[in-house]
Amino acid sequence: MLAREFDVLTPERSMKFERVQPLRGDFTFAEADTVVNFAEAHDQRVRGHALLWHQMIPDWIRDARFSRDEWKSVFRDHIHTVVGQYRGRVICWDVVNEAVSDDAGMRGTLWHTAMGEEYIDWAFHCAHEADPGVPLFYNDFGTDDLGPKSNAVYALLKRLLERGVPIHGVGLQMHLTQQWFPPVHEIAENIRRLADLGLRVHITEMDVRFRRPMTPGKLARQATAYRMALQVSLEAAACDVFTVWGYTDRYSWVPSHFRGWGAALICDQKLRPKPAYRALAAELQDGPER
Ligand code: 9MR
Repeated sequence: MLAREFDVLTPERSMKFERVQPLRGDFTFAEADTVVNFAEAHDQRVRGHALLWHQMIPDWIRDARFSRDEWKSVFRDHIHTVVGQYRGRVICWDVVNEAVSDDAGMRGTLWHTAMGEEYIDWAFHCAHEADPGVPLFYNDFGTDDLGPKSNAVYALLKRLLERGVPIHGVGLQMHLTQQWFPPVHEIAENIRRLADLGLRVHITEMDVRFRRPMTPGKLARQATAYRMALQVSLEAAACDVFTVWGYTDRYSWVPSHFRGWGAALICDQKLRPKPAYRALAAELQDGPER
C-alpha cells in the first residue's frame, strides 16, 4: 500500500540523531537506507527528517555540557555526515525541528542555552555546505493557523532570512485533534505570509486524533478535517507536498502519547480505508483544476 498510494515518504524515526549517531562519531545508516532504498525502488521521493530536534537524541547529547564552540563542532560533524550521506537522494531536509515552544518563546534546549538562536543559523549553514542543492526546511507543530506560536515562527524565519541564512521552506506539521480544527482561512493566510517571505511550504505530518471509540460522526468530522487541509494546500501555489504521519491506525505515534486517543490516520488498523481516505481521494479527483 505504501508503494502504491504515495509518492513522497518521510522516515518517521530512522534519520533522527539517536538512530544515525548513537555514539559519538559512530554513524549508522542501515535503517535510514532501508527507507530510501524502498522509495527509490518505487519511484518515490524522500523528505529528510530531522537533523536537529530536542527529542530522540542519544545519551551523549542528552548528558552533554558542551561549550558554544563544542556544540558547533558536534552539529557540524553530524549535519555534514548525514546530509552528505543522502546528497541527491532527498528532496529536502527538515534542518531544525520544533525550536519554538508552545508559549511562543524559543525552546530552552541545552544548545539554545549555550548558543542562543545562533544554533539555528549554524545548522542551516552546515546543511547548505554539505549539499548546496537541497532545499532546507524549518518544521514545527501548532503553527498551522494564526496565533502566538505561528507568529513567533514567522518572526523567526524572517530574522533568519534577514541574516542571510540559507533556508528555503517551512513545514506545517498539522497534527490536529477533535477539539480543534484550525480555521481554513487562517491556514491559507499563514501559508500566504510564509510564501511572501519567499519560502516553500510543506504540510509535513498530518493526522487528526480522536478520543476512542470512534463513531460515524467522528469519522465524518475527521474526513472533513483531512479534506480541508488538502484543499488549502492544493490551492496554495507555494505548497507542493502534503504528507500524512502514517497511513494506518495500526502504526501511529498517537496512542502511546495520548492515553485513550488514537484513530488519527486515514486507514484503520486492518488497513481498510476510512472516510478520511475517501475524502482525500475525492479532493484529489474533484478538486478545482489547477
Ligand atoms: O511519530 C514519531 C514517533 O514514532 C517517534 O517515536 C517520535 C520520537 O522519535 O517521533 C514521532 O514523530 C514526531 C516528529 O518527528 C516531529 N513532530 C512530532 C511527531 C510526533 O511526536
